[in-house]
Amino acid sequence: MSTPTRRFPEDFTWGSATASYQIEGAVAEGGRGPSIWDTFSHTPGKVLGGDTGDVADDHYHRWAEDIGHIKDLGLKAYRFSIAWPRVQPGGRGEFNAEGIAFYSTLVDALLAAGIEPVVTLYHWDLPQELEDEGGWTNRQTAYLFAEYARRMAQELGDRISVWTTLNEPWCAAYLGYASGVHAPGRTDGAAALAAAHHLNLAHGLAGAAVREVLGADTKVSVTLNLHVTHPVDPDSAADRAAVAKIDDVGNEVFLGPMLEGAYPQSLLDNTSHVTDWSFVHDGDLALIRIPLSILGVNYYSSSRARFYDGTGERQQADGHGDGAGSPWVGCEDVEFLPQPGPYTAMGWNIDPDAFRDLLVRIGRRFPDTPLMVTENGAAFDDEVAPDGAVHDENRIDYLRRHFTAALDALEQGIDLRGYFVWSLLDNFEWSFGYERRFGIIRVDYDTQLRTPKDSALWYREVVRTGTIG
Ligand code: GBH
Repeated sequence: MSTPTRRFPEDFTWGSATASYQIEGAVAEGGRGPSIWDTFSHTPGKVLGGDTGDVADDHYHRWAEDIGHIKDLGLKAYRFSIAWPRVQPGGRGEFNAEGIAFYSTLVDALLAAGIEPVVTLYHWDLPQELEDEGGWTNRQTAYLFAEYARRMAQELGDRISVWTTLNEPWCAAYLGYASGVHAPGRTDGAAALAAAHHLNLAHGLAGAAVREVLGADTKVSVTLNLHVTHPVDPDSAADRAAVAKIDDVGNEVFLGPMLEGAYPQSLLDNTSHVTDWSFVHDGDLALIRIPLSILGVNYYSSSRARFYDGTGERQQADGHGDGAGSPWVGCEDVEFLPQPGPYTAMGWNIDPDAFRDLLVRIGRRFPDTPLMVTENGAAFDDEVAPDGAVHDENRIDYLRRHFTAALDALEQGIDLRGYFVWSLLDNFEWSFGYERRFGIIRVDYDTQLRTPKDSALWYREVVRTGTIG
C-alpha cells in the first residue's frame, strides 16, 4: 500500500516577498523624499556595520532582471511594497509622477510575465516630514496614509491582485517607538500604544479608500507578525498569565480592533499604568473593522515567556542583544527565556509545529477570513562554493519543514490561500544591515550579481509540482 502524495491545491498562490527600503536603493533619485529609515540608518550606531539602504539591491534600476528571476522560478505572485516617500515625497500634498511611474511600470511588467502583483502600501518607510510632526503618534498620519492609498488605487487600479495596507504594524509601533531598534528609534511605551492605534486606524481608512475607488469587492488585506509564545511552565498560572499579556500586546492589539471591533479589556487594564488610551476616539473602532479579504500572516519563530517576580536580571530575547529597550509595553512582569535550538543566523529558533498550530488556531477563530502566509523564511550564513553556487541545505530544510506545517494546516481544513517566501533577494535586514541574508537569490553587494541559491531551485520544483520534495 502506498500513501498518496501530499499536494498543495492547484490554485495555491506561491510567491516571494520583498520590501521597498530593503531592496530599491536609489534613495535620492526619481524625486523620492527621505524616509525615517534613511534618517535612522544614517544615524551612527543604529545599524550593524553602519549599513544603509542607499544602494541596497539597486532594484530601482534592476527591476526588470529581478522580474526575470521571479518568472524563471515559476512563481505565481510577487509581494512588494510601495515606498510612500517615492510617490509622495513629503507624505502630504504633491504626488511625484516619476515615483508613481516606477511602480506602474513594475506592475505592467509583472503582469506581462504572468505574475500577480500583491502590493503592500506600508512596509515601514514613513516620509520623514511626517515623523517630524510625530509620525504614527500623530493621528493625522492615519488620514494622510488613506489619501496616499486612495491615489495608489487610482493609479494602479485593477492591475493589483491584493492590496495590503500595512506590514507588521507590531514592528512599526513597538520596535519603532518603544524599544527603538527600528526607525524612528524612540523609546516611549505610551507613544508606541498610540502608534499602534493610529496604525489600526490607518488600516481601516486606507482599506475603505481603496474600495471606494475600485469597488467593494476589491481584495484588501493586512499582514501581521503573529507571536507564538509558550509559557515556560505550562502548569504555572502565573506563566500562563504572562503569556496572555504578551498575546494582548503582540497580537490582540491588532486582531481585536481589525477583526472583532474592540480592544480586549485585559489589554486596556494591563497597560493603564502606561496610557489612558484617550487617543481612541468615538467611532474609531467602526472605522478600523473593515471586511478583510485575506489575513496575511508572517511567521519566523516562537518564544518562551514566564512571570518575572522582580528578582535577578529580567531576561529578554528579542534578537537585538543588550542595550535595547523592551518592545513589550506594560509587560514589566514578564520575561523571555532563550528558546532551545536549532537556530537560524538571526538567533531565532526553528519551530514549525508552532507555525502549524498558529495557522490552525487563527484559521478556526476567523473561519470567514482566508489566510495567506505573506512571509516565512530564514537567514543563514551562506557560503559561496567555488563554482559560485550556494548550497543552502539549511534553508531548504527550514522551508521544507514550514511548507509541511502549512500542508498540515490545509489538511485540517484551514483556508490557506498562498505562501510567500521571505525573501526573493538578500537585502537590507533593517538594524542588522547586510550581515544577515534571507534571500533565496544571492546578491553580491560588490557587483550586484544575482545567483539563485539551491533553495530557489528547490522552491521552483515545489511550485511546479505542488508537492514538497
Ligand atoms: C519581517 O520582520 C519583516 O517584515 C521583513 O521586512 C524582515 O526582513 C523579515 O521579517 C526578517 O526579519 O518576540 O521580541 O523576540 C520580522 C520581525 C522578527 C519581529 C521576530 C519579531 C521576534 C521579536 N520579527 N521578532 S521578540
